[in-house]
Amino acid sequence: MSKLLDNINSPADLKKLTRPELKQLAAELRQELVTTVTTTGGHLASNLGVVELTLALHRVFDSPRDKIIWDVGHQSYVHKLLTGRRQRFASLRQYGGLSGFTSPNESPHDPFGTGHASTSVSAALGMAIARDLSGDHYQVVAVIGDGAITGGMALEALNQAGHLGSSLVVVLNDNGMSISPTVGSLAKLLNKVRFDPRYRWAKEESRRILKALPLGDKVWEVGQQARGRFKGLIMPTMVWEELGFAYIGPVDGHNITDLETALNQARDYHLKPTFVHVVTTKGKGYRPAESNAVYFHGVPAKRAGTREIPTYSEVFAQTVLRLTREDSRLVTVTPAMPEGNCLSIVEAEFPKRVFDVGICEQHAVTFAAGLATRGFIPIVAIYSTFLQRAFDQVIHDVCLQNLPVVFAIDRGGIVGDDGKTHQGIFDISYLTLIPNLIVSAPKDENELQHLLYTAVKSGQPMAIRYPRDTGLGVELDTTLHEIPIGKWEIVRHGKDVALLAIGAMVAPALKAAQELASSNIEATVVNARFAKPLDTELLIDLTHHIKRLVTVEENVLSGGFGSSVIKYLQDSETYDTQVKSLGIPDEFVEQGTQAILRAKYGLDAKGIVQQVFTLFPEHTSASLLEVEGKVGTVS
Ligand SMILES: Cc1ncc(C[n+]2csc(CCOP(=O)(O)OP(=O)(O)O)c2C)c(N)n1
Repeated sequence: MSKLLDNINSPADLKKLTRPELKQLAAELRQELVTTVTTTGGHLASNLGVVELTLALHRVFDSPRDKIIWDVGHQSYVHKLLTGRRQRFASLRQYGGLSGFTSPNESPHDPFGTGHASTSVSAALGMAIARDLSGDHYQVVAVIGDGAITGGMALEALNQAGHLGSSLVVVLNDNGMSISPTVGSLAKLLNKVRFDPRYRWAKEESRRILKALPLGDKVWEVGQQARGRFKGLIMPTMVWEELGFAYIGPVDGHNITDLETALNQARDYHLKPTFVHVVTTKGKGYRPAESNAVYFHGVPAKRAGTREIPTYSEVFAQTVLRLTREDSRLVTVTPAMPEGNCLSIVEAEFPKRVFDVGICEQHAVTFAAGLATRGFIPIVAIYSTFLQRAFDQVIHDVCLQNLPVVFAIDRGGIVGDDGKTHQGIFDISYLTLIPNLIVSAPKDENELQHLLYTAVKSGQPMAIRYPRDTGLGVELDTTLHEIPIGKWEIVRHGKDVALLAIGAMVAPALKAAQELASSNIEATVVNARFAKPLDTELLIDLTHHIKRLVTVEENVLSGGFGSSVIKYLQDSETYDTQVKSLGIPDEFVEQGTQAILRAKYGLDAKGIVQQVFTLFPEHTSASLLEVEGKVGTVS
């Protein structure tokens, strides 16, 4: 029973609370976060760290009139709980439930849709300028972490914001952590402010000055006075001032009174953008998360069953470790995801050959290109959805120069609970259109090892996309071999229909073929492990014997593997073969478990069987009905 939280239906309810009540509410919010998020899964530590900051923001600003934009949005759970979404909170990240990020469709208190990092300052600046152009008067706040602020977009936006000088508040939520500890020289600079005891002393003094001044357009004066007094000492913070911001901070992010004082100053300062540096502890108030913020960054949902089979990410990392030992030219680059990509085992043994570049996908790719020009073989370990950020770098810096960069693309396909912003369903389309690039996907974790080995040996840019999943539990070969580039593999022979499946879709296609056999339809199943180049020889050969082809991919149909197959057959004037493509239609895919979503889009064995039946009119609706009965539908 949460006494105070039960009565908070909107930010207005917060404004009446006393200091002791706010303290109690903070404790209730933490309790709610821990109870719910350890069940639903989600970003626990980041949210525990912003409880007081969220309370202060909603007491000082007037949302939704004032716009509060949470960068990434993974730390917006407290904001959701305070803005009328408490009753639905247990549906967080579930199919049909609340999003794990912010979304304007969900609430007027979410002025911008988020999920990918480092967008908040750009969006906030756009809103601030729109306000100015239309003569309006609301305030705009971007809340950004010390991880997300290292992203190129954020720095580009700060650059323009300082130049334009419009009123805007950037709150830096500095907890020293991205998912792993934040890396880079900017992180070092922030750490100076966080940890230098002399600076803390200076902070106390500036707080005293701040208190002595009447609220209003005085922030700049505070900066000036403090700077005058502590010349040399407060250098790290002057960066923001030189960029054109009024700087306030560092502020204790767990002290609501201090936070409100600073945010009030920022809200009322209209002469230039304001930068409020807030220092928080990731995981605050829940000991396990405070002491292991990396693990508690994103906790998994409670699901039945234990796992013994390694994930694709784990097999990837083990293979990288092995290849790094064998070849001194191999280096690995990760844009802030060493945990997700399981690279810590490689980092531990080869700290100088694994580079966490920060949340900087574009830089990661071009940095790899630079390494490749000098004879190294970089593996860029990256999630499918985040590689979208670096589309031009893949084209212009890697493929155009035909540099041997390996793209190890994790979370290809449907990713599940993270939802619309994170589905890795576009990569086959946006990669196969690029000249020089080999695009592949393994049918299981064993083939992943061999494809990685092939990519390292290929001397060409090559992408390997694999799913967010445990492997199939197949045996892992101890000797690695090269797979001939562009060669597919027939994994089952049958005369009636050919299922051309790529990556994670090979297993359900095989299962579908077994079910079809019981209806006297014999299916060939092809492991189409290269989406580019296509195995045109095998493809044409198949069309000589089998007149019905079905392509299966966990990717959008538009520009995907199926469309490449159809285009090739059309160009080779093979008109007597019927081709059906299965994949994701032209829409964004919701959140939900992978099983629910694969069933929804017919990308499981039952869905494939159903689609194959439509190619066999002689298998009347009776058999269709029978299958439908088995399938059930998800609406
Ligand atoms: C473009 C992009 N790359 C990577 C990620 C994955 N990601 C989600 S949260 C996060 C760390 C964010 O760190 P920070 O901004 O400091 O926030 P904190 O969780 O520490 O509060 C990362 C790397 C992402 N969401 N978007």
